[in-house]
Amino acid sequence: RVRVRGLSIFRPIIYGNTAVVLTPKEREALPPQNKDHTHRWTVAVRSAASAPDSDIVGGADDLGYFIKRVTFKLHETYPNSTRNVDKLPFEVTETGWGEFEVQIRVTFIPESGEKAMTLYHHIKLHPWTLSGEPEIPPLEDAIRKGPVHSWQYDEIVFSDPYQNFLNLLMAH
Ligand code: SLL
Repeated sequence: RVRVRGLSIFRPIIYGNTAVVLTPKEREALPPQNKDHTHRWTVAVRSAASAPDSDIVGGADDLGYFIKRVTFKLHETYPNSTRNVDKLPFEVTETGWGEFEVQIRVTFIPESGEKAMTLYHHIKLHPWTLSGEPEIPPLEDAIRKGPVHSWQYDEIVFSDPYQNFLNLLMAH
């Protein structure tokens, strides 16, 4: 196995979450132990590059050919709080009542010889405010404002990649 010295190649990603307020109907349908849940959210890792014919922001390009697993470590109030996702889409959808920080561990395919990478994301449920101060609006206001989005851009950089891995990356 040969490393290509002096070369770096990167893949752009976005990671983060969207959240919506549950309707009264949806809240009724929750299991008894989750009756205090107010939101549904999805946390995800996606490509920041779009496929040629796509106007989708994020996710149109696939990350599955070089990422083996994404582990989302949720707040310990969640059952089985460590969630392993081994295929696309790399995301977890849950309901809940509170914001918290999720640890996101990205593991690459073994052939890459790359170490896992850890990202952190604050699950955002409540609308953005001018002051940046957290402010929990009445549920009706939150519903009217629509989904909350919180996404970050990053680049996964591979330095001195193995020749075979470099070939794989460039073939996609
Ligand atoms: C807080 N630091 O105290 C935060 C913790 C925990 C969020 C938020 C549901 C868990 C369950 C849930 O929303 N946990 O399923 O019981 O505000």
